[in-house]
Amino acid sequence: MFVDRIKVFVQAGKGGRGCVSFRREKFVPKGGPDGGDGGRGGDVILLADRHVDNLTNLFYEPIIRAKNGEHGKGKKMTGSAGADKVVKVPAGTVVYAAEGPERSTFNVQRSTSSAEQLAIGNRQLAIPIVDIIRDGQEFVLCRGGAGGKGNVHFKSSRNRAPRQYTEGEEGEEGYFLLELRTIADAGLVGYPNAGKSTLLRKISAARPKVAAYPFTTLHPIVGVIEFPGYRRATIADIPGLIEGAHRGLGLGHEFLRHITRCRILVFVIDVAGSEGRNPVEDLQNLRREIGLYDPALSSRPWLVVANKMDLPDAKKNLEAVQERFPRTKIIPTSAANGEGMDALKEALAARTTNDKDIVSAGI
Ligand SMILES: Nc1nc2c(ncn2[C@@H]2O[C@H](COP(=O)(O)OP(=O)(O)OP(=O)(O)O)[C@@H](O)[C@H]2O)c(=O)[nH]1
Ligand SMILES: [Mg+2]
Repeated sequence: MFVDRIKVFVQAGKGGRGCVSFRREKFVPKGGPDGGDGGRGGDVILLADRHVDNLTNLFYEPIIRAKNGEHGKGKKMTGSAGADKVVKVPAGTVVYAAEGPERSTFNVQRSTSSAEQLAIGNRQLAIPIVDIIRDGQEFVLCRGGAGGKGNVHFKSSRNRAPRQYTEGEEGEEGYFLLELRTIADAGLVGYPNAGKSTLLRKISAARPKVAAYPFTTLHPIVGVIEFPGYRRATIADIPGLIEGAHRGLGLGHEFLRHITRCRILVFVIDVAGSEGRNPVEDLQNLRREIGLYDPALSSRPWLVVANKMDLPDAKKNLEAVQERFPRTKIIPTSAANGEGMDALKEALAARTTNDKDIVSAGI
């Protein structure tokens, strides 16, 4: 199973209650108040971990709670703080405050975003809160409540034996939508069966499934390409697109968000025009689909891989594609027999620099 978008309920720990207690010792018949404070509730913290590449663990744990603080104790002892709950998420996770069955106490003001809102499902709104992009980055999603005060705080000249105390505060809680937008340098975009996964297998150590039927790839897979001089780039293979993906056809746009952070888009076309395809139209349609999904993607640097050069008609079609897109870099390849793999690697090496500025989710 691969989960890359999930709604969860998060609740930080409640603070412990303050204690009502009096000093009781031999020879001190009426000792003063000594009830300690409650401990603070634990926070729920998101931590980006590079060993995690999806949100599947949250599917099994959609309710995330941190521990409550301990109640205060006698002898002015403060209760111990509730343990924080640390949730590992992949780098690239975007977090939204979502609507839930009950009102959330989570303070949306903490959101760093402009008031941009995202419609999820029917009528539901989600407000972006944070984009967790770097390995090791931490974000306190819900803060634990403060501990209550013990009766030692309520002593006064008038009341030497106070019985007052305060309850601990509730921890923040709320519903959140977590959505993964894969972080990779380059993203492969193409129709089903164009050979995207075959290419990724050829140029990286990744092993996505390859088969002669459409929608073989069902979720994004990231491969690492090594260049001379210890340089490397990551490349994301996503499920194939089809015309009308923006209307939800095929696997729809569901997976296009995984290339929204890629600095370069690699359009893979079946230049042999197998199964009656027209490579020029394919490329035009793919360009249109990504623009309909997100206009910002239209201006992203891009190049074209004209795959399946080993098949008949490929040469003729390649010329037609280049004629239609005269200024575009087109690399003829055959993922089947390895032709053009070095040229593709070189083009990627030249276009993926070492500075690892990540395209943010616009939050
Ligand atoms: N002749 C030839 N066949 C190829 C080439 N590249 C891939 N294929 C074949 O095309 C079919 C589809 O390849 P995949 O790599 O699974 O295609 P994909 O683009 O990842 O497809 P989806 O995951 O369904 O989107 C397989 O049968 C491959 O063996 C090529 O260069 N030449
Ligand atoms: Mg594939």
